[in-house]
Amino acid sequence: MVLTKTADDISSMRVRGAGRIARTAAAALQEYGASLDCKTLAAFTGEMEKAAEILCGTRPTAVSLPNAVRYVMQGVRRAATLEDAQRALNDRAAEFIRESYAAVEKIAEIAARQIPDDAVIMTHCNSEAAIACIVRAHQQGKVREVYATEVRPRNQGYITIQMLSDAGIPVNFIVDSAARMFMPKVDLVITGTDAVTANGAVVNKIGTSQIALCAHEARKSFIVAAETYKFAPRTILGERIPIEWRPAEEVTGSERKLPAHVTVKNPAFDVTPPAYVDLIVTEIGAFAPSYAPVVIRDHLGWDISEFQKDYAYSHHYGE
Ligand code: RI2
Repeated sequence: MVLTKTADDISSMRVRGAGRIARTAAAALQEYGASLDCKTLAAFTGEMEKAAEILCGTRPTAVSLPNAVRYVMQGVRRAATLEDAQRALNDRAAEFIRESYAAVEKIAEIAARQIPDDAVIMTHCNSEAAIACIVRAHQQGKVREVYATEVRPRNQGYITIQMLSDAGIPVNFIVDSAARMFMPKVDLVITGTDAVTANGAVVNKIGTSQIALCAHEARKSFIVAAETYKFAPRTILGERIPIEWRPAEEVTGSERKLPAHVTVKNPAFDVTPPAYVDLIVTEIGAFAPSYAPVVIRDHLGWDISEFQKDYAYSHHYGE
């Protein structure tokens, strides 16, 4: 079953990264729709709505996931016939995937202009969008070296150093807690994001907000690479982005050596306030965090009446 396998791959993080989970969900909807043998539009729509809900429930923080699902499902929801729905599902899923890759390319092109010659860059976690920016600047001969963090507890930093090394970029691999020590050596920080809220706050891998704080203190630019489908429409209604809390074993390992009464807190993401974000680079341009509501309204095209119908950010983990 493509759908349950994909849902499991995303929740277990075999498929991870905000952009990749969005594309994977779009492809799963497309494949699931093609596998259905429904005789009526209502039956097809009903099955697809159930599939959409399962996928949206896999990981709660990255809004790329519900945004991708909504984009694909709009074709089904607006269709007048079964054939229309099937065609629209197929076309919109393919379009989302294609546009998602194109967005990363455009972001890299725009962000590279922000990167000075002989640049020393810090990044945190593993972001396709952020790495694309660094690689593009490197191709332009502008990157001296990168500081990449380890990213406890899931160690996504190893993926980042592999990708940067494969691109021929010199990398310094540091533990997360060394970020402040090395901040004076860097020119700018670039990260990806899982969600940008209506007030321009950036929700990204745990530790991002500390690095942004250090960058602010050291007067270094903090740049976020974000496809527009990382912007969170429902935050305009005052909804908060749920922060995913993951199992204690990710932190302790399976052989827990802690006293029995000790609890382990393992939030996967944190929130960087807009005051610590210098620039958000999207495929439609680079702008200040205060521009976020314009992206949601004018570019994502969310109409207030739609909010009532679509999926709420309904999962709450931890505290
Ligand atoms: P791209 C990741 O989440 C990281 O937080 C990363 O910064 C973000 O997705 C954006 O990734 P996780 O799935 O879409 O590792 O830029 O928890 O690749």
